[in-house]
Amino acid sequence: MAVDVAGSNEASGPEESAFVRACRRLPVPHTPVWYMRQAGRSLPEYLRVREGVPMLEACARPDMIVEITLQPVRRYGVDAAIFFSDIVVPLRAIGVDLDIKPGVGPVIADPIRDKAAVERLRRLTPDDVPFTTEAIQGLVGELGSTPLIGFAGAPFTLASYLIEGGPSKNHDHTKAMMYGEPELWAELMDRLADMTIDYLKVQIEAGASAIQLFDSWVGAVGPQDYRESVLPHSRKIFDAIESLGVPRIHFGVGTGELLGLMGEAGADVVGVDWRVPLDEAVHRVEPGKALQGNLDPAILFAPWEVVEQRARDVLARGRTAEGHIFNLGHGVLPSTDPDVLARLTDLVHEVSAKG
Ligand code: 1CP
Repeated sequence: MAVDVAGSNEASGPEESAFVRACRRLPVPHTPVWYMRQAGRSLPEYLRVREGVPMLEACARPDMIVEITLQPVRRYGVDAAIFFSDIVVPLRAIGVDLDIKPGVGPVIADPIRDKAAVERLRRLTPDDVPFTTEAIQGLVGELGSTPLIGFAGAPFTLASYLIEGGPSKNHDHTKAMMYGEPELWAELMDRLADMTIDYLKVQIEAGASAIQLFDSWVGAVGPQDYRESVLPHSRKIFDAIESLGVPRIHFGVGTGELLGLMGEAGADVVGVDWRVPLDEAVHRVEPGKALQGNLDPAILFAPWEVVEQRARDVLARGRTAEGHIFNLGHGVLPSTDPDVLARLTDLVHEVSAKG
């Protein structure tokens, strides 16, 4: 029998959950809340499970994916689970030689900077990621009415890792290709879009209730370059999965000037980092979209009174949106106290239920 780890009503499924309803801009009993990077950060139960297991191996083991994905749902009672994986997993599945180095992040053995390397990027089939299908099917059974969010990296953010060879501050090589070799850039972005469509379809067909496209580093480009060199490729992804009917969330960091365009790319929900208040973001995003965010993750290190006051402020501003999913403005920082996240989750539920 399915164990509903969130303890919510088993008679209704994820489609009736506060999270999916808020994504669809429908009335909700309380503001739904989940946290980017809620799985696999500071939780002691996560560190225990991961002991001695490299990140990419953990991402390919359905038993580990299921357990790590469920951990924050059990501990915090968040309104959605996010699939434990990483944005580089599908790249590795299509043959890119890469690793995730502890304390660093993704590292690519041979950075992709010429046509031959771009042309080696191929489409993804379900047989490339059998562990994804198996883990998601298992999770959907365990989660009961709690929705599962699938995800992928957006083409710009994936391109940045592939071209730079690893994490980058200024994205110099990436921009050199975008500005200097527009045809090669377009070919790379198009291939990444196709692979991402294939990968998101696998997740949705296995049972994911929503998807989030992480364009974490796209705040590095201005609106005109975004419109010309990035948006068409992200739009291709959102368009291709529209008919599958699950809410689509589009998130980036430092994207205050891009929020409208990120909505235009085809998202149902636009993620907002902590730099733009939600009641201002409402004016930057066209009508017909919900918003997600946007407490500064670093606020969680301040005394509880400050956290509470700022969280209440986010909720109040979020009420001006057509739908609001409470989240942090970016991922949970590694040294965050899990008890603060537990308290914050309860606060969001209590305050928003009172209206
Ligand atoms: O959100 C969750 O709880 C699910 C787990 C998850 C997600 C959604 C992980 C696990 N990675 C991601 C996505 C991801 N990966 C993004 C987009 C989200 C974001 O902006 O935070 C990005 C940019 C990455 C790339 C990446 N992978 C980094 C960042 C490096 C940089 O450029 O600064 C890092 C450190 C990783 C490794 C990673 N991914 C996930 C975990 C738990 C870890 C640490 C693994 C370890 O070292 O053991």
